[in-house]
Amino acid sequence: NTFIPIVFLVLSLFSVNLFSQNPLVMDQFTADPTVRVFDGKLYMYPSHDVPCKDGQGFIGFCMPDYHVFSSENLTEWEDHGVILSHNTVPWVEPASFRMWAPDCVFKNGKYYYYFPANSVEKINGKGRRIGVAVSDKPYGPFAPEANFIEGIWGIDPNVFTDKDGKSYIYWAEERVIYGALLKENMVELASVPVPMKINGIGRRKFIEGPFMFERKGIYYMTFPYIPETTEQIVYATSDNPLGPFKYQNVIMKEWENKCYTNHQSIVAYKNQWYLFYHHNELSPDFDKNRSIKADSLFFDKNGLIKEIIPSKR
Ligand code: FUB
Repeated sequence: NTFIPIVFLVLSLFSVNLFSQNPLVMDQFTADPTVRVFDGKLYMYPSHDVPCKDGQGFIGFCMPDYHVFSSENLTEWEDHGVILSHNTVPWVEPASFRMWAPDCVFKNGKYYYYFPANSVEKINGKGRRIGVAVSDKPYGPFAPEANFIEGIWGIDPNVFTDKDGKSYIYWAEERVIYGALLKENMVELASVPVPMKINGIGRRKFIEGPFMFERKGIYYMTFPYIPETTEQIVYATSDNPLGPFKYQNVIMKEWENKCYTNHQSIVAYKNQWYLFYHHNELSPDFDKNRSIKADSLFFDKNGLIKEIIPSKR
């Protein structure tokens, strides 16, 4: 009879959270989670799905703004409210509902929030750009830069700062992940964007959502990838942040119930690694209204990521 309480006690000593509430946010739809640890606290930067009204949005996605959430236990998340909206960023097409997957990083005393959106300016019909907003605090207020980052066309920005202090930005466009060095000011490119070479990945229908992290000298490029029907989360590794990468394996398989997208970030918090991702559990009949979840993530002794079976509600 004492076995189960003792197991729980041991797990809690090692900060293993078996009881995070999934989905993490229940009062609104959230997707594309980038989670960061700032000052010992988790900050979650998701995109925000809302049900579309007639004529709004793009292929069923209506994503007008961004909230930020924080937590110290993965279970209770404080909503700090709207930090940016498609109607308040100077270069963004108003009412475009295309505020897709964001990221936020800390550097030189400031928080830099990266977000994709449709720009007012179109060149040959193309307008997918990436902008930056800056704050003194992880929860804002964020002040958007007057223009998007020159040199980038695409979605799903992700920024990674290496141990030598160099920061890289990654994004996706037309089934390719690109990467480039950022200038010290974090709002301009310092190098020409290059496609990330991923050896051994095979046939792909789609690829997007890069998220890079480093552990014990291995650079992990994680991304959603569609071999057949819906996105699965996979990863490739390298000894260099700009590759070339070697395809490794699946972290989370395709959804069986045809939620077309998934989107990930991976973070260590209190001695445990976590995968943050999304599913449409709160909207089972419509996969453009998604919800963020989290599960523990483990490495094997060679640094390879073990596949995660998503926890149920
Ligand atoms: O949320 C809109 C798009 O769906 C994201 O930008 C992609 O990564 C996919 O999750």
